Amino acid sequence: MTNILIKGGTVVGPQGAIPADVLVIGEKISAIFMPGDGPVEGDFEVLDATGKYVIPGGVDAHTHMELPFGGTFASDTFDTGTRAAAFGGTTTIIDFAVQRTGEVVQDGLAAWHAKAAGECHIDYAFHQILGGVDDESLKAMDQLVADEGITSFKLFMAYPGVFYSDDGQILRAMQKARDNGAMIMMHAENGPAIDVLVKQALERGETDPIHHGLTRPEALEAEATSRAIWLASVAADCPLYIVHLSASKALEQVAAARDLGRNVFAETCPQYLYLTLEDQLGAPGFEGAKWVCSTPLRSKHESHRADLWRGLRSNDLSVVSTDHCPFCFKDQKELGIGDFSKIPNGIGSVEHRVDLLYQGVVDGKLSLSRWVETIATTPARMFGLYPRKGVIAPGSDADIVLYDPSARTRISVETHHMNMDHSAWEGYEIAGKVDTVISRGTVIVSGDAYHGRKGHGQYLRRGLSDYLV
Ligand code: DUC
Ligand code: ZN
Ligand code: ZN
Repeated sequence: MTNILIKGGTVVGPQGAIPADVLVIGEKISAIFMPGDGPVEGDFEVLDATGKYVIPGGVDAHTHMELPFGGTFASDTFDTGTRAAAFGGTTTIIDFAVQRTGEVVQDGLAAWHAKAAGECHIDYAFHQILGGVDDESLKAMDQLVADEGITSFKLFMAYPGVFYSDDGQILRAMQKARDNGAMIMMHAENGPAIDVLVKQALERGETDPIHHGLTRPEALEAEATSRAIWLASVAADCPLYIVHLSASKALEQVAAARDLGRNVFAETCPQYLYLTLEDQLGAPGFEGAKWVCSTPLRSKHESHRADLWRGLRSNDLSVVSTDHCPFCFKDQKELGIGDFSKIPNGIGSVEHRVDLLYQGVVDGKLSLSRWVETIATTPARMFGLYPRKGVIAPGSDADIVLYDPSARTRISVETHHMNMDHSAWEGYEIAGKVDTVISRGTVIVSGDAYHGRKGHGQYLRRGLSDYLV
């Protein structure tokens, strides 16, 4: 590993955009200088960042590598998925270890460690999915927080019979989280009600992918979001984070809770900021299967996308994650031909989040600082990785992206690195490009060339969220 002086760039963070040079010694950021004030010669390589933004490496707080779902597995391994993430300027992922109903939590976690160990190109951490809340899993929550660096637990109000928890189970897990300081992450959709609508649609012969969206209406996301917020209030304001929020009325629930000063947070994902029920999920024939994900894409005739962008500006939405859950069209999405409910749920975007959100800056929807906050700084702080990750500051890990606002990115299955046979973003053009990616002091991406390696990525034990009151 060589030391690096990044010269001539503009460092962007929550503090604004400031021309500065950055010295990296070993794996850490050592110093930040006024332009030209850094060392002139020494044991370092100079990276010319003239005309580029120097930003902290992206932190994607919601990925599913190799997730078992709908009779198949998400198609990215930790190897392929973290390499693709690196190409897109993401240097940390937080993936979801899975406990399925009936399994011991620690066994699910051990299985996730076994999948990821030695495979990752960038640093990684885990949240824990609880597929069954009972006395044992509640005890396990304490152990994971105390010993394993896992401080967030995902529960599902959807998917009865798979990951679903009922309200009593949710309340118990929330009470435990209130005691040990962990964050409850909630998949907020009313699963039992959705199952009724799905059955009725199939009985009417409505089998196309668009019915995935039509049977998961906004009301059932808003209702579940509201119920989760009320349950968290019963659990003495347990920290609550709503994942993949897609709908205006769900956002209203989060905003109202935040206005009351509650420990309630939410993320959205790029697909909800750009893609729609009609244009993607409603594509002719079975094509729409590419965009089957839950929560679903929302109608372009309603104000969801504009409201989500506004939520990002106002901090009612704190984070943009991908919910990266890729499935190939062939043999995977195709499992649902003739029955939309059998289409594996998920979209792959881990490679494109930094770019897609930068397009929001170009379009005047986000400030530069807010871009960096939502893709890096806030997820690091939300999930106990700050200041090691998410900021350009002395002492932080040297996870750094040089971003070129004068270059362009064209997204295509022909050029992406995710293990998918299609792209949900085919043909999208971004007015900006990831130029160089540094992970713990090592240049792993330079232009289109890859210099990283699997096994470079380390497991990160996380602390508690910075945001709790
Ligand atoms: N949503 C998805 O789209 N995929 C995996 C799980 C989930 O909640
Ligand atoms: Zn979910
Ligand atoms: Zn997810």
